[in-house]
Amino acid sequence: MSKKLLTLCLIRKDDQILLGMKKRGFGEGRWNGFGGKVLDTETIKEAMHRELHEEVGLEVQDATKIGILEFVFEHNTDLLEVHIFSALSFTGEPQETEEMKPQWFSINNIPFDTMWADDKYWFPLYLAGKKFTGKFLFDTNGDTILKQELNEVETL
Ligand code: 8OG
Repeated sequence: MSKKLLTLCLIRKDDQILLGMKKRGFGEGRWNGFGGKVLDTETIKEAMHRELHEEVGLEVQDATKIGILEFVFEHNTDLLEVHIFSALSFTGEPQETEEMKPQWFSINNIPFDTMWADDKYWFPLYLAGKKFTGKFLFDTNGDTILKQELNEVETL
């Protein structure tokens, strides 16, 4: 297995959450937070800030790590380790970029049907202010979860 590190930043303002429609590449056609691969030259947190800026033009000051999830796809030797951050304030205006079209959603109306299949399991923990770790095995095309494990944790 070769491990790849990725980031994901979720921005919440009161009862609204900012998601972006992924316009191209991995996860295209799904709503998601903002993030991507950690480069060799940067820390995970630096990558989180860079990706947030590149994908939606925002800066955050108060991001805290809330989850670490591992993803494996059947017949694939990559293990994706995604470090998930939560922010409650930001500076800048959300901007559509080549990669993402941002939109605010009510936390009571999150579009799980057009998100990665695992999100409906861990979003409730995120929204309740909990921390978590988990592992998901997907089928080859990434539509179906074959095996899963999700745990609430005290610290990460
Ligand atoms: O650089 P790229 O856009 O390919 O990065 C993929 C992004 O998608 C990165 O922010 C991590 C995130 N991501 C996964 N898997 C999953 C998932 O199952 N659910 C969610 N919400 N995000 C995911 O790689």
